[in-house]
Amino acid sequence: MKALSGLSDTSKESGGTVSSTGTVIRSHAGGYLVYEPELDLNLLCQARGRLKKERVSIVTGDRVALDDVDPEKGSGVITSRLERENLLSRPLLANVDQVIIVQAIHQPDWNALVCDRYLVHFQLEVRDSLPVLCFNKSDLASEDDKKALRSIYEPLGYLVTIVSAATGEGLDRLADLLLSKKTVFAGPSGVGKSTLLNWLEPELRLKTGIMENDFGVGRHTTTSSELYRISERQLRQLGVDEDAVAWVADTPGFGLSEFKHPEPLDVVWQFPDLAKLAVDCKFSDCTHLVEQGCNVLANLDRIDPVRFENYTIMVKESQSEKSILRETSTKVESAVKTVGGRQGKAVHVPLLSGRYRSKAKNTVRQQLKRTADLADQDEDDDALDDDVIDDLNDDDLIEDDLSDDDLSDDLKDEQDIDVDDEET
Ligand SMILES: Nc1nc2c(ncn2[C@@H]2O[C@H](COP(=O)(O)OP(=O)(O)OP(=O)(O)O)[C@@H](O)[C@H]2O)c(=O)[nH]1
Ligand SMILES: [Mg+2]
Ligand SMILES: [Zn+2]
Repeated sequence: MKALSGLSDTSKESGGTVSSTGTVIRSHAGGYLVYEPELDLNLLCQARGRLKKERVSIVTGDRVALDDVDPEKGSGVITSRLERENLLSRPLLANVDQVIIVQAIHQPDWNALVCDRYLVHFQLEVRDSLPVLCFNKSDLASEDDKKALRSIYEPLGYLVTIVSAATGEGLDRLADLLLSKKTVFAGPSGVGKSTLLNWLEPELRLKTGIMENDFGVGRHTTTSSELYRISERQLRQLGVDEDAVAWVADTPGFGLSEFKHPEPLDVVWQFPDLAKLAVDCKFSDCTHLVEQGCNVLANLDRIDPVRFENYTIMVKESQSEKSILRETSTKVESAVKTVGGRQGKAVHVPLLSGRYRSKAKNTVRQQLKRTADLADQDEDDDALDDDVIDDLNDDDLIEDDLSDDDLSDDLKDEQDIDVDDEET
């Protein structure tokens, strides 16, 4: 049997306390629930103070080193987080072995674009395992429907399972896929993810049948994630004859803005059918959308037109996402000024908003006053024309006329700017 990835490890005695490793299966305000495989127990654990101080994030799915394990009390202390293999951003979940993208064939009707969006997103999030496609509600589908779905995705290299949580069709095969793995069930709302998980392990009693409305009310409330265990007993009932457990996570559907996009020129690598043609495209910076002489465009007759349309949509989305980012970063950049040209001494300080300009004005006034005093001119602050002050407050003048260090110190003091943060 393949070792339970991320879940197994040995325990050892050290100085009277038991040390071991485990996997976080849930976190909450008061601590973490950690599965310890040697004891086959869930332990309620706190993170050692040092980890909190160092702000080491610990999320569901993380493997952690434990100390002070007390099987009687069911408690332990997390001393460190072990290296992560991957980290899903939504929901936050570490060390995922595979993602099963669940879609309904009908109710709601399967949608090719939505399917491709989920594929691209999870290929980016879990890079070393191809998502599995699970089409649910087969009880509502015709044989032709099922054949059509297989004929689209199997030639692309995806594993396709067709199941029904209503009749149990295909669930033994689905259970086989889960053995000794941590699997995330993802997919649109209402496709039957929770119903499937309840079928696999009735003790989960996950809520089902609550359709969220178009405005997303009731969504995004899942801020923490949880790994559920499908028991050996249950797996055996589903026809699995190995000694094994499986860990699964349920997730809510995605909003459009939550899908990850690759860079525009990298979208093609997430479409295996197009990637095969793109490797032979003679252009290195080709979007494969309009370029004369592009190898993808020359072979479009070999591509499912719907897949190409979905590809086009995603490239364009990625392009506009990129241009929005560029605009935002230009705005951020123009709000930042580099002060001090000397090598290694330049600091980035924000240009002054109105609120702070008046403070800097005072700095300028003081400088001017000092200069005026030196020149022995009897001018007080009020005699300085505000327009002149505004001109002096012009950043080029500030940079040239005032000491860089003084100015940046002033600004840092006044605005509490973290110069290091500005550079990251
Ligand atoms: N006919 C049929 N209905 C199903 C099947 N699986 C689930 N359903 C129904 O589909 C509805 C939605 O199921 P859920 O399990 O709540 O869907 P979900 O994917 O978890 O949805 P969210 O939690 O909103 O993301 C429920 O009314 C289920 O009874 C199936 O295989 N066949
Ligand atoms: Mg659900
Ligand atoms: Zn091309």
